[in-house]
Amino acid sequence: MKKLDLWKKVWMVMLTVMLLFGSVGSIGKGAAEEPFGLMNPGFEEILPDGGGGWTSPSAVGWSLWTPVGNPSATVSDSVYRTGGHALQISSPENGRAAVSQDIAIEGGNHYKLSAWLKTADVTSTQGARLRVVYYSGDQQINLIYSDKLRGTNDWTRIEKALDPPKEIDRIRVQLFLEEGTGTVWFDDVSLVKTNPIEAIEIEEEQITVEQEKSAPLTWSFTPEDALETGIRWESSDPSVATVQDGIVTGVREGKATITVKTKEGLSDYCVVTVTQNPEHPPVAIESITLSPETATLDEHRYTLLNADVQPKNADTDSLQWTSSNEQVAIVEKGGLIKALSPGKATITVQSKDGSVQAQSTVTVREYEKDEYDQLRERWEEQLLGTSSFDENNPRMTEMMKKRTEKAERLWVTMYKNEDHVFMERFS
Ligand SMILES: [Ca+2]
Repeated sequence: MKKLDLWKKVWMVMLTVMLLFGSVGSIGKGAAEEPFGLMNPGFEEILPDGGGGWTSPSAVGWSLWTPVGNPSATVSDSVYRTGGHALQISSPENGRAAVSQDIAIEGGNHYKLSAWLKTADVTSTQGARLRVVYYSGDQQINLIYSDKLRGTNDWTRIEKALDPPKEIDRIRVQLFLEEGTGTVWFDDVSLVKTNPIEAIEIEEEQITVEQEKSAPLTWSFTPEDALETGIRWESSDPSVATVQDGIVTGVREGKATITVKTKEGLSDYCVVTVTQNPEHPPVAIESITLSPETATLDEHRYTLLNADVQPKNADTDSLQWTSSNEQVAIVEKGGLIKALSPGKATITVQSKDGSVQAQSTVTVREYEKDEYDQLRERWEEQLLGTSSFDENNPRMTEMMKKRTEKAERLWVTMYKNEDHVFMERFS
């Protein structure tokens, strides 16, 4: 029955985590790119005679709108980012102008609009920016604005993700100098259809790496052709293992969780076990301070003790936690206390050889269960099958094993907040 108890405990921790944080899943969207039909996106096709309000020359495929003042629009051959031309909109006096192009699209898909902008002395409140008008037939449905540039800027890329609803069949891409004065150049406008990233996955669920050695992780996206929009790697405990661009390096003996996250908030993780390099014995613990020194909690509740170990790079994973009275309170690795029944227990944490130790006194108070507690207990019974669990049922034990592994992986991603009053998901 010992094995089962361990599973139950771990599953309880997972349950606690879930109750604390609601849901741990995440849904996000990313991008795999496929070019989409914008005409003359680099302003290299020009009409020498202009017309349509343009100062000659004008840009093929684009039309000018000047709702305020007398701004001018032309294609410049002296300022450009690529090729030999860029769109230039200029307003020496107060004015507002947009250069636009309409494109048929399929609503319900994802698109990304981007452009390069360069500005000179733009004083407009709304600055120079991109705007997209959503149309359903002839009906204007919505206006989408990008970030803006004001003042003077060298070539800067501005990007806006578009998620037009199903009924949208056309968009108007608008390059704006909003009301004010100044000059803006636009070049290399791009509209791409994007495939949402559904998942990022690290192939290795667990790896083992020796202290001071490195090992690479392998990761992939779903769908396979989804374009990487930027991922971030983090270690739950850089004093155990560090990670850079998917390469894990062991620092000291212990366990850490390596997490990868996409810009869209999708993530996956891998548990790394760092084994000791035989040439470098672990740093011995010189002192342990356990806080708080005394703790009072209601029965059936959890609290977390914090062991401050000196020196900082000492081997904290070998710390041993014991309770003087397991009827009253039990303690798990890491200092997690569960109050079982009213009374007092001394919690001791000590180094592996027992030469250094610290203690806290935990007082457990009787607690009358309210409806919420009863509800939680009913869920616990339902989820764990506490009284109906049959260790000899292979399907049941397999399920518990899987949940336990999942809970263990989740558990190492939790860490104490700075006040050590509650735990946070590593993020
Ligand atoms: Ca160009």
